[in-house]
Amino acid sequence: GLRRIDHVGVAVADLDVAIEFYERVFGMRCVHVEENTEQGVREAMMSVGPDPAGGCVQLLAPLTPESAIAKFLERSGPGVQQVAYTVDDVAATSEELRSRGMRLLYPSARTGTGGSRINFVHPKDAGGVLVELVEPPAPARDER
Ligand code: MC0
Repeated sequence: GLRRIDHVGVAVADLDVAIEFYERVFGMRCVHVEENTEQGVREAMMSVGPDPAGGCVQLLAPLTPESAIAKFLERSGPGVQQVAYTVDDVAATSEELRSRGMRLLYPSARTGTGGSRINFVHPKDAGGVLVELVEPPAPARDER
């Protein structure tokens, strides 16, 4: 099942400009920057409070014009693109959600931030919200 909110993903045109904005205006701290070519993004994890496990904003900038984020920016402009939940077992939670009629975007999990394993529920099945499932890399980020 779902454990907590892992991050809220925000589509941005320029990653460096967005990082500076979130630091200066909201006082968040950039804890990780990564390029994920499979997902077509350059992304930054912004810790909301002192502990990133308390929840992050993930800034997502497109790497290519064909990427999901480029398409989103074109259609909707910058803004919230996804809500991501931490799960213990992405395969098991994906199967559970499939059994409840949700379309998962991938037959099996792919690689996300920092070596996590991820899958997504189609936004049309989840009330217009792109839902991401995140299984943190071992050792689990959250062993509570
Ligand atoms: C599209 N739609 C959305 C949406 N994207 N609704 C809410 N939130 C979004 N993010 C809506 C459109 O407005 C449209 O609605 C309908 O869904 C289109 O569906 P589609 O034609 O099936 O699909 P596409 O081509 O628009 O693509 C949407 C889809 C895609 C979610 C399938 O973005 C995708 O594969 N996303 C998963 C990967 C991803 O987002 N990667 C970037 C983050 P109407 O009503 O007009 O029909 S990477 C990441 O997050 C990693 C690094 C990590 O966290 O570790």
